[in-house]
Amino acid sequence: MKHAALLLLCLLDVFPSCGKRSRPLPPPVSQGTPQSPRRVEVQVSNQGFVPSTITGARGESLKLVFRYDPSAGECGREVVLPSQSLRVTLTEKEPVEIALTLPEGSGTVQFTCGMNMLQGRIVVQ
Ligand SMILES: [Cu+2]
Repeated sequence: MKHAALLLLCLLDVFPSCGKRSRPLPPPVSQGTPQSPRRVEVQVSNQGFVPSTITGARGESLKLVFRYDPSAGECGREVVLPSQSLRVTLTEKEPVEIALTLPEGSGTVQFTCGMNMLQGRIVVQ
């Protein structure tokens, strides 16, 4: 009857580890959280955005770090995130950080240059 006693203790929530299985699992270590966003560096040059596709988890907190290379010309000097109503101007002097929280549903978050010629996307899985 040892087993039954253990089950009873579980039901009474004596053991903190019991009965937690139905709760959501903690995010993997690599997934960004509001306290610790995941940094993703994006180079902007005459090659466009590199990487041009980033994958992320639903609701994940990201910090995009845009590094501007003058080879991108004036075309790549602006980064636009339409979903965030965000338009920022890059400089070769220092990287520009953009914090964002990915949507809770799967889908794609686009980012472009100011003229929508260079394109990148974050795929939310
Ligand atoms: Cu452009």
